[in-house]
Amino acid sequence: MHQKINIAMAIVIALSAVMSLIAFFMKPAAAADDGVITVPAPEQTKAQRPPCFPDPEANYVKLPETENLAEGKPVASGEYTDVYAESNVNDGKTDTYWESKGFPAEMTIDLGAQHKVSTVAVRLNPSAIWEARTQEIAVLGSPDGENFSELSAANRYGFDPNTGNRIRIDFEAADVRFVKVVFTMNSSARTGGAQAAEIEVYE
Ligand SMILES: [Ca+2]
Repeated sequence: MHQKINIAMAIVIALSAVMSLIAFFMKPAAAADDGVITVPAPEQTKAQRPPCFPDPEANYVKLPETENLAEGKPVASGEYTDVYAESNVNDGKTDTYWESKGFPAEMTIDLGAQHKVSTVAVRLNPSAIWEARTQEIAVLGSPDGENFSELSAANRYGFDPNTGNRIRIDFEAADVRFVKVVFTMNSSARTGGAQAAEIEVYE
């Protein structure tokens, strides 16, 4: 009697082992039947945007690709807010910014030599945390830092993270060494002054 039970148990164990093996080897086939295709991961050292996703920078305001004459040059302004000093306005980084204390706020940049200037760009941090706002801006130029003439009259410009939080002001080319950017309004409720992460000057 015991022997029969032992034989029966052995058969059951052997069958379950065979079933497990079959299940194990059947798995890849079952996966393939589900339409699952495994591909090796590509070599990737930085975040990549799949081609099917739109490029957010495609909507950014286009800026000249020539040299930004303002970067790293001497700048002069009035009082600033907190730690947001004028040196932040042309350090080449959009995550540092200048913020004036009140209006009007003037920022003068010494290009170091005379240039035929025709474009000024004002940039804020492109991050969506910097929500859309309007700033009123005029541009003046001078050969000597004393006598300034108007290159572009005061105008209201919309900054929007969807377009890169940057604007460009184009005007008739003028031979100047000093560029003065005058801010007279900022619609942002978070500040009582002008804000600029970068002011750029182009020929
Ligand atoms: Ca900056």
